[in-house]
Amino acid sequence: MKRITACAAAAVLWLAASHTVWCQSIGNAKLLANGQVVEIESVVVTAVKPGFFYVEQPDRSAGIRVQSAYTPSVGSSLLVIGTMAANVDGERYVAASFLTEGPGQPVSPVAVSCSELGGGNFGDIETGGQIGVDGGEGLNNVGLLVSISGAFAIVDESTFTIDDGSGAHVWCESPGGRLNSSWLRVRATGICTLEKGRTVRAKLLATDIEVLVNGTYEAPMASVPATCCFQMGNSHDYDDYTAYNNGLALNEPQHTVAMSAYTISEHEVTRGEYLLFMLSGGYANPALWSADGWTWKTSVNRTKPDMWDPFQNWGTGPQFTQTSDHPVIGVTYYEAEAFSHWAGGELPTEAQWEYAARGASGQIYPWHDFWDLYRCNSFSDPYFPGFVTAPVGSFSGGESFAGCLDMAGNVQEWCRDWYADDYGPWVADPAGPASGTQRVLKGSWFAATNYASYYPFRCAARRGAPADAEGFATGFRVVK
Ligand SMILES: [Ca+2]
Ligand SMILES: [Ca+2]
Repeated sequence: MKRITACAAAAVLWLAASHTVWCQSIGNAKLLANGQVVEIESVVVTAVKPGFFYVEQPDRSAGIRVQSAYTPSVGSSLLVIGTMAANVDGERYVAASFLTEGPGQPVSPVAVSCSELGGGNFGDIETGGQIGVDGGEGLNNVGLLVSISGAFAIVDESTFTIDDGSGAHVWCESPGGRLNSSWLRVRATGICTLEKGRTVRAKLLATDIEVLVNGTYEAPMASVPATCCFQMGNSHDYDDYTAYNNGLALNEPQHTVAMSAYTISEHEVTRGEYLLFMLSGGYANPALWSADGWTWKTSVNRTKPDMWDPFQNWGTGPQFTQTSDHPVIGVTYYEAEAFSHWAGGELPTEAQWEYAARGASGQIYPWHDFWDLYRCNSFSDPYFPGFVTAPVGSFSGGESFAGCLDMAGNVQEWCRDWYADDYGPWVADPAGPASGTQRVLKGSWFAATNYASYYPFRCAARRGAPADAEGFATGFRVVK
């Protein structure tokens, strides 16, 4: 019985006197047979559960479960006397018969990889299927307080897996539940235990879960108050024939509509926010898409926006880099619509977009009635020259009364309405015609030039585009 001699060699005198094996370490205790009485000194309590707790060697080389009705304090130092045993999963533990508790110190978890912990491919517990925490040995991982982080996948209300990219995901149990399917990456801290299924595998009994990346839309939302009398559309306040022919006539007449209150994204949806939608399975969840949108997505096998690559020159140069703070571009109406549903909202109606941009009195630009080169990303501003988008909110002087940024310029933005050349008869919360062939785009874009009257930058300016249109200057924001 070679396994027993590890402790016995150090405790031969104690054996003769008391039949209790004094063990220098938890690791040695684990090598004893079931039924053997052991005494382990100066171990530290790392986690406490009803009816049992876990202890570790102070040097973090091994840990073990202790069955006891007594509830020690986490961090305290213990002397444990009890009988070695194993549970149905093969996890060794001490059935305690005597404990003394002394002062201890806080215990920090050991950071390990999933493969180090023995995730995914656990095999023979007798020979140490676990690969081994640094400083520990084989089975001694069991009982250690460890921390792993990686991609989160929910299994049921109290079970999840973590995949850190090492090729071995670790099964985890959260006894308290409170798991959320929107989590994308987490750091779980807990005790390495065993679970016997087809084979015995490592399992983390989580005592703490830190959400590293939450796949939800958490962008700041501007509150827009209700009003009886939003002045929507352009008054005939210009005398530029070119501008008129280029579309201003489509923004008349200015007319009064009542608006209910709502919230709207303070900034255009960013690439970083859109990435969360993608990582959350946005392109694989038909519930988020309209029927037309899902049909389109499937027919073109769409998995990401056009021009998603961060390195772009739009075919015209110079090259620039889109960061996670740049607005997402290259999205069709269908993709914007699916994102808005994932975010728990909708695309804004044209009226909601325009009211948030200019306020009830209907001023021409978000900031006031006069064009200002320094307040938005156009082709002519001095800060972002050339054909480039700017990180959202780069023009702090350009915010609207509601606090919305980039309502003029940067990227034009999809609205929910079908497009029509006239405004229709609606006088309260207008949402456009019931059908059409194009959706509304608002807000101009980074490469619009300073031609006649800056008409594209006017809050009332509007155009239509097919729902499957995409471009390097087309983004959106969300209302709730
Ligand atoms: Ca610019
Ligand atoms: Ca914009």
